[in-house]
Amino acid sequence: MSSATSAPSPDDHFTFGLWTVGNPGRDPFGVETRAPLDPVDTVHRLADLGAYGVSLHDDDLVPFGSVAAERDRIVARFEGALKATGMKVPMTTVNLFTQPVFKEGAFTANDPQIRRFALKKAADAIDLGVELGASVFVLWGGREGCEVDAAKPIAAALDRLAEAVDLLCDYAIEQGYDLRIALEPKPNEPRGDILLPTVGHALAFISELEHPEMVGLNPEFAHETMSGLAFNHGVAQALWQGKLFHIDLNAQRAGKFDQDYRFGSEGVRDAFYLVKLLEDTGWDGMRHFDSHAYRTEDADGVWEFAAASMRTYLILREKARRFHADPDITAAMEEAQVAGLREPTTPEGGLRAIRAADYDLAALGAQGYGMERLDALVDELLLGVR
Ligand code: GCO
Ligand code: MN
Ligand code: MN
Repeated sequence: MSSATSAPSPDDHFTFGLWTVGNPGRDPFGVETRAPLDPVDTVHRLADLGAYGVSLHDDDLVPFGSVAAERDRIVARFEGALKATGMKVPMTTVNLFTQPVFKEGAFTANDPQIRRFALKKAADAIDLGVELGASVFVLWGGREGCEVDAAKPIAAALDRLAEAVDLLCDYAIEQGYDLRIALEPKPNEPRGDILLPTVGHALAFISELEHPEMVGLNPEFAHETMSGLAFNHGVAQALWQGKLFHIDLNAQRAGKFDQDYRFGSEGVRDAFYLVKLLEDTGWDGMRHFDSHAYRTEDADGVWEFAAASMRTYLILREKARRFHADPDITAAMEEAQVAGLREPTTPEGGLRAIRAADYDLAALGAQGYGMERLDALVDELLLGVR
């Protein structure tokens, strides 16, 4: 494993979407500022930087509308780059948002023909992912939502979304694929409102599915933050429920458009608590970056962005190690009674004993927890003076 000061290595399990480093700098007000990247070159560049692998949408690799022979040629060439570098493809996904056909939705479009085409595209994308060795298939419903509530009965849309996920699970089972589906919540953008807007909504939705054991989450830092929620809390709950299948790391300021900034560039404290959570719980999945370089950047800036994403993670991982080794922090956590939370509430005698006991409310209400000190120590750690 790499230390904070050494270069990342494949053991660190860093992955990038082809669409992330490949982001051409287009925004709603301006055209591309960078040339497209060849996925084969991307694999080589990321391997040189110490990444473990790449992820992709079907259309990132095989342009939409390619005929079968062209698809096979592109995939074979890409597999050659994977073989040459040892890079892996742990996750793939399907683009159900770019083409005009999906403007009113994909799995939840009002027109059944569009829903059927979306399923056909998703099943093809599952085949592609499995061919490349992926064991996680992400579903991000970018167009599954609405602006005009009169035109989208939400319960019916959720029925159709559940039907689509059930069909894809059945397909993976029939094919004997070793594949799990990870839903990615997002509150809005590109739709005014998107279905499954938060981690909590998505967790609740999974319990209504036919194969809930096959379906989990791909939460994203930016998406929970857009809703003003604590990302690390959402991830902690997903882990607690055995539902963290994958994760999208980036940065975001609450109250702004979907920024997809470089991990750690905003909200460094949240980023620290997230890294600490993943490391403390022994998360053995990917550290996947779903972000892009600023529009100001040329190709060099893009590779700088990729290297810095991994470096920031490694620095925060080192901070998490120091957090545990710091005697002042340990003492402050004792004062804050952190260990008490791990103790079961129920004493011998159960609720009857709880009700029979006396509680010194004056003393309990008067005790201090020393959390200002603990919090300031974490600030010192993050600011580099501990
Ligand atoms: C976004 C999303 C996407 C998805 C990707 C995978 O806000 O644009 O995060 O980047 O993660 O499409 O499905
Ligand atoms: Mn995003
Ligand atoms: Mn994402």
